[in-house]
Amino acid sequence: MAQALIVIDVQNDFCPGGALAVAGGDQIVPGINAQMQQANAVILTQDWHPANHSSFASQHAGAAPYDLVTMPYGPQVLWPDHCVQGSAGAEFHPALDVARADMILRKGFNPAIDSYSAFFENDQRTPTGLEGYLRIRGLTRLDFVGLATDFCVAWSALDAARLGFEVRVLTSLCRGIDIDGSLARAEADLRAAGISLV
Ligand code: VGL
Ligand code: ZN
Repeated sequence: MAQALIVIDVQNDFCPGGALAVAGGDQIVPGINAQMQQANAVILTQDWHPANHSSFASQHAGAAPYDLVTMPYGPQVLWPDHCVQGSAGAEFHPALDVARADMILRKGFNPAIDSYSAFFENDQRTPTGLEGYLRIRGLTRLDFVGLATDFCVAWSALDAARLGFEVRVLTSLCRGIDIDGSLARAEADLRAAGISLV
């Protein structure tokens, strides 16, 4: 049974100095590069939004970043503009070993729906195609690392467990945003789903 390392959104905008900076986001890069050497397969995800993406507070009159709104598909946090397609902020951190990746999966390109998970958009129905890629390659054991623990990493790991993959989250190679207790809540959700936090 082959194993894959799935590296979530290690992009400039999620690192210090970026538009949606996660504290210490850049510190995990050397450890992730080392972990890639142990993996049978490496997949990178890249948050990749059009400039008018509906998850941006700038697209909602009177809204501020980190407000919670209700979208047709459910609750949605509004974010500062980040990871705009083709921008420097959307590029991977310059020290990330991108050359080691077998595949790069972009997500969040549909202007009407955010996509935290690497498997489904936030309607929790529209697939990204990653499940098929992993299954057809026989990659059944998945280790998740990257940014941010409480959003894209957690949602990806929870979906993977739900889909029947054997899932671990390598917490020392993740960093969280932590708004209103979201980090503790995400860790509780991961544990409740039977996911090992390593
Ligand atoms: C993410 C918020 C918005 C993430 C992406 O990668 O965790 N968070 N877009
Ligand atoms: Zn995003």
